[in-house]
Amino acid sequence: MKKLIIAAALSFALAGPALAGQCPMLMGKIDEAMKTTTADEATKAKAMELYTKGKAEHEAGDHAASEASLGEAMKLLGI
Ligand SMILES: [Cu+2]
Repeated sequence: MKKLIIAAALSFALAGPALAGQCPMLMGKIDEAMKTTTADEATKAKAMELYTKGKAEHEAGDHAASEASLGEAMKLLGI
């Protein structure tokens, strides 16, 4: 467990600054879209699942994976 935390902290430190700005922006776009979307409940649930996944990946420092997940969510929401 301790190793995992160190690995996560390390990957955050290494991958952090250059790309970190992108994910919060994408998350913000999804937040906005969720308020106004006309997508059905199943699509919204799937988008939120991807959003939660992307947020966790972002927080773990895996910004490439996060952007991919958030991008999928945005596709579902039509943005
Ligand atoms: Cu990120």
